[in-house]
Amino acid sequence: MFQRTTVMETKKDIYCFVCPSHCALKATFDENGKMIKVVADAGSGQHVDICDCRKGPVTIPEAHSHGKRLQFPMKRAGERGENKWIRITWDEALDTIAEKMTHYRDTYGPESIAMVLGEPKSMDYAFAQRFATFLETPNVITPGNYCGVQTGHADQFSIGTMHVLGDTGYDPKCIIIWGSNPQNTGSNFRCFTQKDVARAMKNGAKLIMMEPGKNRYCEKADHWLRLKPGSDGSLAMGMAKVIIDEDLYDKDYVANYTVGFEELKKEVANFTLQDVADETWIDIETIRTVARTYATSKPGLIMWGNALENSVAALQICRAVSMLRGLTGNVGVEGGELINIPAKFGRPGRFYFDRSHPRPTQKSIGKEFPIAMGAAYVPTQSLVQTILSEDPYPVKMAMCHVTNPLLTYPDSVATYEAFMKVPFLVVAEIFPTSTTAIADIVLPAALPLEHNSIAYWPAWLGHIRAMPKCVEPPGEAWPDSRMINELAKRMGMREHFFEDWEECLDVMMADSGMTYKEFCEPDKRVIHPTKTYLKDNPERYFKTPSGKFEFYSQQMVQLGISPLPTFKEVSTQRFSKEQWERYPLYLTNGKEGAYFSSGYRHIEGMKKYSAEAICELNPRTASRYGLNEGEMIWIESRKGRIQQRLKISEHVHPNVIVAAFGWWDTEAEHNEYDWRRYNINILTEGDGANCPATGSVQLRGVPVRVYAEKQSWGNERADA
Ligand SMILES: Nc1nc2c(c(=O)[nH]1)N[C@H]1C(S)=C(S)[C@@H](COP(=O)(O)OP(=O)(O)OC[C@H]3O[C@@H](n4cnc5c(=O)[nH]c(N)nc54)[C@H](O)[C@@H]3O)O[C@H]1N2
Ligand SMILES: Nc1nc2c(c(=O)[nH]1)N[C@H]1C(S)=C(S)[C@@H](COP(=O)(O)OP(=O)(O)OC[C@H]3O[C@@H](n4cnc5c(=O)[nH]c(N)nc54)[C@H](O)[C@@H]3O)O[C@H]1N2
Ligand code: SF4
Ligand SMILES: [Mo]
Repeated sequence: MFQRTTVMETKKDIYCFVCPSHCALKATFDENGKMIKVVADAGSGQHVDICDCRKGPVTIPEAHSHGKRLQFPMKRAGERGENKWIRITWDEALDTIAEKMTHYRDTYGPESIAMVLGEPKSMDYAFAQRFATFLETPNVITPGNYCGVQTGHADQFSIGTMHVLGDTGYDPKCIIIWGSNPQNTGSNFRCFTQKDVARAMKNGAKLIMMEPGKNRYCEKADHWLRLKPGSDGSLAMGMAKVIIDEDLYDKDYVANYTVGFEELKKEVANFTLQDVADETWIDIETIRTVARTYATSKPGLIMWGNALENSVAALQICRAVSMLRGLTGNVGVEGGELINIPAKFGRPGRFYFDRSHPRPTQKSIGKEFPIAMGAAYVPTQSLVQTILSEDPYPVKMAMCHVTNPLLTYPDSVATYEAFMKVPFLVVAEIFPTSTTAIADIVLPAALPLEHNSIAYWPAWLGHIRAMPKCVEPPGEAWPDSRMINELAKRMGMREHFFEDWEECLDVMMADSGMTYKEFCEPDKRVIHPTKTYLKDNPERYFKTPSGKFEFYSQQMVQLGISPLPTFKEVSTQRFSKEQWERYPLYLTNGKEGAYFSSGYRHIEGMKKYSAEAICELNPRTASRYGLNEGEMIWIESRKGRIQQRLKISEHVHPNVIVAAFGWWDTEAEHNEYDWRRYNINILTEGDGANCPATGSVQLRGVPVRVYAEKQSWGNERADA
């Protein structure tokens, strides 16, 4: 006799937490509450811009029940980096951390303690910033030196706010995708979705790609510019020159709604289109054509991305691109780029900072970078250099949340040496990583959906989403916010924190008129910003001091930064001629489709999309160096060398290598999971010149050479 069992499945509406796009998804749970399936919630009417390899739906259920998740607090049993551990209780972990922290604070000052953060997943970042505020350490390290800040501040100076988004729902006539790969990352910083692009193109929009590698959009594009990595600012200045010289700018808009046009006009007289062509590898006629297309196909939208943010002139490069929007009158108009008024919820800044405890920035690491200080982050390489040099003081303790510096900071060898040198290292993580392997204490973190939380990030979206708990965390994993709240109590900061950390959720909802519980109701769950148009407020649409779009920014003068991007500055060379002679290829990368930066590498469901680090070379380049498709090759810079598997790709410029980012080996025998072997940041540099405003480092356009060599891997410094 068959016995029919009824499987009691339940479904819940959730948001993806894997990347900041936060797509609406539907999750199915079995009768034990285990999440068994996740699919896109296409009928939700909400933001659903699923990445091509569906990493949210695949990653989320597997991540919750993965056997390798960290489950218990642990303290080091062997030497640092031996990766031997003893399980301890939360009380022992937090008491030990508090004791060390008190000792270092009282002996060396609070600045000897660094909070080392990645992009927020829930309230982790907010709690860590608040903790630093009341501990009175200025040293909060974030990926701000290469993520979100450069584009955000270009908007801030040009338009007066970083809340600028594409006019979703209207069709622009021209779209430029500039240094972004939305099919993988869901994250062009204008939040114009893949569906929006497809619809606009169907309705006749022209597509221009600024892309030295290739993605799905390139072959559909009207123009695909394979520019020299890192030369985007020169290209933008060249386009501005064409638009001004050929009188293609929007005269009425420029006259009524902008300041500094005359200064910009003077600047574009300082260089020729031949200079631009030499700098970018794009011929003059193509520069003219794309400038004319963008200026005459209106409205136009520039979907810019992270590739613009990673260089020695990153802020000015982003400013140069933003000039094009002002010249063509594309800000504030239907189908263009709009100022958004953030939804009403507790401003994150109010949570991070407190008037009675101003950040002691004069003591901060990286205080020479004015934007970093204003935006409350220390550039990652500044932390590394300070630890190594102990100048101006030693760093005694670091607490890492949601970050894996050994893989993601420039110059991984220096980063490793620095983190090994910090006397007491605490790492909160969901999985074992190369960085947990060298810690003194490892704390197991609960993922979003394993605790009540809200997603308020990225800041420029100005919206907030409910992420209520719907699965149990593994073992004794805690939300990062709870860890920090409990540590704050032990550090005598109870009055500035909460009895129960979850009280913060109502604090964040305060201005919305809803409690957190109400916000989680099925008919709520998200509050959006409101888009605004220039025609609604022509006198003071722009939030700049002048109330206009500012080509020339007096605010930048006050910060000691050039008020207007100059060709000279945006074409600054980070590397010497001698370096290029020895290492003639331009190394760059995009983010991996299947993973999020160096994270979620344990997810088996994604390994079928992407099982190893792949680098791409043009067939001519491969044959010049005697390299064959499918073999492991060496990529070497003056900092070191790595191995990646070669894919030969016709579309890559012969002078460029596009390599993979974030690779380490979760299954390696090696105690520290082989962070040296495939890791692109073995090749990059943190010391030397960086973006003087934001501390951004050159990650796009790094001099390397390649060769095949049948020998076991090593990581000798190439110059040593
Ligand atoms: N799947 C996935 N999604 C992610 C991430 C991830 O790692 N994986 N990371 C998240 C993070 S932290 C961020 S910041 C965003 C970033 O997401 P995006 O803004 O899309 O940026 P990237 O993927 O870094 O690079 C985008 C494109 O720029 C091209 N590129 C490389 N060098 C240059 C250059 O010099 N100039 C120009 N014009 N283009 C260049 C690359 O080939 C790539 O196609 O994505 C987020 N989402
Ligand atoms: N060469 C090169 N270097 C780069 C880039 C590049 O394109 N090229 N991109 C840069 C950019 S834009 C960025 S943003 C950085 C990103 O670099 P990082 O800030 O180091 O971020 P991830 O690599 O995503 O590491 C995040 C870690 O947090 C863990 N994690 C996930 N959820 C949680 C949680 O809820 N709690 C805790 N405690 N841990 C969690 C993940 O397992 C993962 O190991 O890298 C930068 N470095
Ligand atoms: S784009 Fe992919 S990873 Fe990002 S939120 Fe959407 S499903 Fe998740
Ligand atoms: Mo990023």
